[in-house]
Amino acid sequence: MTGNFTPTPEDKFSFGLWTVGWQGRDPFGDATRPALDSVEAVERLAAIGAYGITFHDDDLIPFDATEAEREARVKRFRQALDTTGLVVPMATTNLFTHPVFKDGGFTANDRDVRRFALRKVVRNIDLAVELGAHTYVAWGGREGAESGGAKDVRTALDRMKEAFDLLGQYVIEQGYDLRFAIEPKPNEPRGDILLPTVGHALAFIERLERPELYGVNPETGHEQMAGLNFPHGIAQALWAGKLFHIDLNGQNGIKYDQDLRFGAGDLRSAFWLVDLLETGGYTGPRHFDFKPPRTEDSDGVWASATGCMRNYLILRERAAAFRSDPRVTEALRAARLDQLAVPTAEDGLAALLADRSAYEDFDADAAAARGMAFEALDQLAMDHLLGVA
Ligand code: 3MF
Ligand code: MG
Ligand code: MG
Repeated sequence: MTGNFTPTPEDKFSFGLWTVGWQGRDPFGDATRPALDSVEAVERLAAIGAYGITFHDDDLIPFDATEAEREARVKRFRQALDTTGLVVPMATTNLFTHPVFKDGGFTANDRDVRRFALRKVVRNIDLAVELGAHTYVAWGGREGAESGGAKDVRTALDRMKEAFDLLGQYVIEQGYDLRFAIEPKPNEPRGDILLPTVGHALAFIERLERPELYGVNPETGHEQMAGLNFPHGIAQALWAGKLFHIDLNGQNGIKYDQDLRFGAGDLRSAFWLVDLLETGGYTGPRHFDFKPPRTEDSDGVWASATGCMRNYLILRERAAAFRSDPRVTEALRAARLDQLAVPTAEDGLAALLADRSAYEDFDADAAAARGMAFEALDQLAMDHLLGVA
């Protein structure tokens, strides 16, 4: 163990303005913390070693701001970025807070609301590009329903496709170097949300006019709320070339959206996730979308943000140690991961059909008797994770 878990901008850690700025308002209680100024957020994030900050339009500029107010706020924010060197790798639109979006943005039954939503996104895309972002996240938290008759899901998906196709057209026509990352979530705030998981989003993207412009922004807790294996979802997104961005946080199983700091919640899953991100070719930001619990004051907020990065770095070191341990190399061989990497019938279909050893002479009972040696492998992972390897 090096013990050096101090983040630097090279680690590419980014935070949403809405995360460290969360005031702790929840369905049962009022805010427990004062509002955080965007300039202070930039300065403090830079001071703790982050490299990026992301925002919803409404995080930076109040929904009903005048033109002059808007300009002034953007100017201050940009100055803080210039002074600190913090970058804006991603931006997104708030299509969920204002009551006008109570039935959604892109898939609201009301057509005028859908047109307003698209214009709101377009406006913030311009700002995102101006501030240097290359990724635009779309989380459709209000796209969904509480009851069966309220939403014709197939028609709503037509509207969803229409919205993304139009936004893609806009980006192309403007000549922007910007790609979209769709963020799935199964529920909350809607009873059921459209595009609930990474798998649904990946399938949806293939139906769009320019699929290459769209990828996913999976969030740890969102997949885990659906009882899914987050590293498996991330692996499939990587396999499809669609991991454009990621929201890291912590969640304890199937319950309300906890948004704990990264590493809290399912720690074993976090270990395998970091192992995958660090070895699977993902080069994007390690973006934290968490909520410092409402029990915390300002010091607690920054302790929580620092904890996200520290836990990532600890897990990165533990995962690297696991991968470089000769006992692990041996255990992986014993578990026959090397065999998984060999194509099943590289000799072709005809050779497979002619191969008597593959079927007629195959000893299924003998193959069934072979142990897979997964437990010894997993214990080595556990020893590394717990720091006793
Ligand atoms: C909700 C989320 C959202 C999205 C954000 C980015 C408020 O559970 O995760 O955060 O990440 O809207 O598009
Ligand atoms: Mg979330
Ligand atoms: Mg998120």
